[in-house]
Amino acid sequence: MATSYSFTLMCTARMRPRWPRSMRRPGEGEMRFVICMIMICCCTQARAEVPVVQMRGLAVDFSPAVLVASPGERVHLGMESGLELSMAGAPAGVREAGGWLLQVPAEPGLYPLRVSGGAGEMHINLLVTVPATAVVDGRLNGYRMGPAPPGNPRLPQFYSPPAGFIEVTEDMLDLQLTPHFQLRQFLCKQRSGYPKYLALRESLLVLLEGLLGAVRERGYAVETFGVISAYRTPWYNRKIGNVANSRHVYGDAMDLFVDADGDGRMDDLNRDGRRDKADVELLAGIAEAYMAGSGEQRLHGGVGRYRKNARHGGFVHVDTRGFSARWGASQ
Ligand SMILES: [Ca+2]
Ligand SMILES: [Ca+2]
Repeated sequence: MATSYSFTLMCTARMRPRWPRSMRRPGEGEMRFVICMIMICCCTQARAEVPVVQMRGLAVDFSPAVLVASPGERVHLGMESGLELSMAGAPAGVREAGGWLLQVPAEPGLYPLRVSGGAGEMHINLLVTVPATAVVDGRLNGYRMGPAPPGNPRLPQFYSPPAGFIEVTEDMLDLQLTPHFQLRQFLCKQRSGYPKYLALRESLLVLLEGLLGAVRERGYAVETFGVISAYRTPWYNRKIGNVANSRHVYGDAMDLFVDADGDGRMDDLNRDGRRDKADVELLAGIAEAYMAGSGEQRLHGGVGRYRKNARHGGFVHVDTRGFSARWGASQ
């Protein structure tokens, strides 16, 4: 099992998690007390065991984790008997065979969940989306989205358009989605004010945490990946000339690189004194090996190799489309 990490989401003073309507909203003084207590708990439990929770068919063993859900949805979370699922100290659903049936709140927003009991605990950022039906004339609350992705009639099970979008305000940018990835790393790069909107699939986060672990095991001391691009609205995706069915518009893709020296470009991973296609190939090979060895069909997907050019260093595209796809020049 993995170890627990600080739950930095709750420690961001400007951030205001949602509270169930059935509960009285705490005052400012009480809120500060709650945040302090959570910080103390996080510090004292920084090495606690994290239970394994099955989310949408994927085994998740890190904390914090993310669950993206539609308003009012009911979601089965698989876990050992004896574990509790709670929101703001109250049960967040009902027990059922093999785990809990989470009752997702009806209002979009961020809801902190906690799985506890036994030796450890897991924090889950439940992100309740704004339904895609709220997009009117290609805009969502003023944010330019463009048309829905076209899908793929031959493979509809792998190309369902996002059912909803996470509303992102400026004070959410540092939200720690997983131990090594923050919300800001996933936003579309189109220029706009806030709120912005984001499609995100849990499978991408599970892939990224696993892939980062594989990279670190190879001796590269990085806390996260450098990001070229993650989510793209269909409008932005078309603007930069990409194909309409890019996985970036489905919320399960990231173009990434290893940047331990922090210069914003791919590092010299093979330590041959050059930063070129060989370093891209090395990272792509780690991604392919991780996908193949994961044992999770849902973590299989695309791996694309991109050489450096005038705008960026080399990078690797990964996605969790559900079937293997490979492209780009290798050695
Ligand atoms: Ca670098
Ligand atoms: Ca090199």
